Amino acid sequence: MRKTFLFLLAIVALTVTAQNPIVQTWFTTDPAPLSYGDKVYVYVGHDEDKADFFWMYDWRIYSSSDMVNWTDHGTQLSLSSFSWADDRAWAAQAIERNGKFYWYICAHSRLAGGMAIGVAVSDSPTGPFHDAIGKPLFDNGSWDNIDPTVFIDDDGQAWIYWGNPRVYYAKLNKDMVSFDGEVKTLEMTEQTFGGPVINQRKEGKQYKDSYVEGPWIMKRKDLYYLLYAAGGVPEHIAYSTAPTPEGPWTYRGTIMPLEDTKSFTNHCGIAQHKGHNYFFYHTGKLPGGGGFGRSVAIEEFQFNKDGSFPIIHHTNEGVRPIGTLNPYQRTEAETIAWAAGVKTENSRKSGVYVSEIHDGDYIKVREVDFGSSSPTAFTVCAASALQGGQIEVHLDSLSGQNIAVATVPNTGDWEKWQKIRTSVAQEVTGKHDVFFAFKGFKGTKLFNLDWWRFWLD
Ligand code: FUB
Repeated sequence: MRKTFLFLLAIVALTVTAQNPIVQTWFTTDPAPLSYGDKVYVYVGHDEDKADFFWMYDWRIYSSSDMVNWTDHGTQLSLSSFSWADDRAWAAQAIERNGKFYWYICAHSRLAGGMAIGVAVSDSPTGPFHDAIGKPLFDNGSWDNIDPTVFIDDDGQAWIYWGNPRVYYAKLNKDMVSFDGEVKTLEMTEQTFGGPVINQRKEGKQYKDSYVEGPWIMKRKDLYYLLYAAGGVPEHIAYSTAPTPEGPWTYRGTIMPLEDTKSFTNHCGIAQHKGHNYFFYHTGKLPGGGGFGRSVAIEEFQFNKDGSFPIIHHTNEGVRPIGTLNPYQRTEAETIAWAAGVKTENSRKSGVYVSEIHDGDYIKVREVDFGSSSPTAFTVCAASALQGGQIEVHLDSLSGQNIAVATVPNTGDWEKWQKIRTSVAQEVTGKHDVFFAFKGFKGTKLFNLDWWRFWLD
């Protein structure tokens, strides 16, 4: 009894301060962040609930302007977007060029039978994306073709790298959807990547490290960095640097050592945004997760003075906010700092909304800045095909000051949306975390939630 109580206490303590993993509604993997305009977008893979392998079907997109409240843009690409792909929607990365967004993916090819690299394109960072060329970008029947990473150099030349257990690379033409020249391979030695490729290692010999997969290419102050999952299973994150995109590469050591994250893979991406450096990676720490149920997490870091990476450890706390949320404009319900119990859905009719809301579930948003005048009213847009329920609005904790209660009725359908306006009973000013606590008939789905906002008059 005492043990159960302590366990519950630990869960509550964790969720009060936790910001990692950044998404709690779905398992998310292989993060590829993109700093674009005012926001960071993160393009992720998606582990299926209760999977026993990387049975992955689609990719998802999240964005944030404050690094703590993440908006779910849903599934914007899946195996069915590529006529040639039939399995394993594995790691991917998106990049912008001339106002178009190119999302490089890998998937199993029904054409050549191995893994292949593909590319989708969109006019917006959040889609819709479609297969840019109607065929793989690179497909030679090899299983090595996974985990593409791309960047555009200062001279305008775009480069793509990928591979397990070797790194392949090529120049991309300006159209971003074809190669300029041959596919080449990076040389793997103790000097370049800590050790030779797996089938060339001498039995019994200790090497400094070994490249496995998940490369991430970036450039900073004229130095090229290749970060990667290393060491075998379980994986840590290591890196090499070079004075040119093609080398010569020098192994530089570990960035994220092995940690008790419950995931035997790791996969990283870097965002440099508004003067901050963010290290994205994945763990298996979401309840019910593990090696095949992974979740994206973020840590902030600073480069060492000599340009090297510091050692970065996993934390539950994650990163600090770099902005605030304005409660006097419509905020999508799927903009979430932390959620318990709920899922999101994206439908053709309604776009993305919060679903699977049951009694006891909640959503937290952080850094909500009410300013110096108190709101008088609160509106939610919700839908229910059953009896509906209540949304209690609490400040700073689930049991904090209750400033409003909205009652959602049966609206006739799960996507028949109704605006419900209610008064704000208490004075609220300044910055707060806001908790939406869902109450109602136990056991059944209560309602779906599309958006919310506060009113000053
Ligand atoms: O998510 C599937 C595979 O697991 C990725 O392609 C690898 O990088 C590893 O994270």
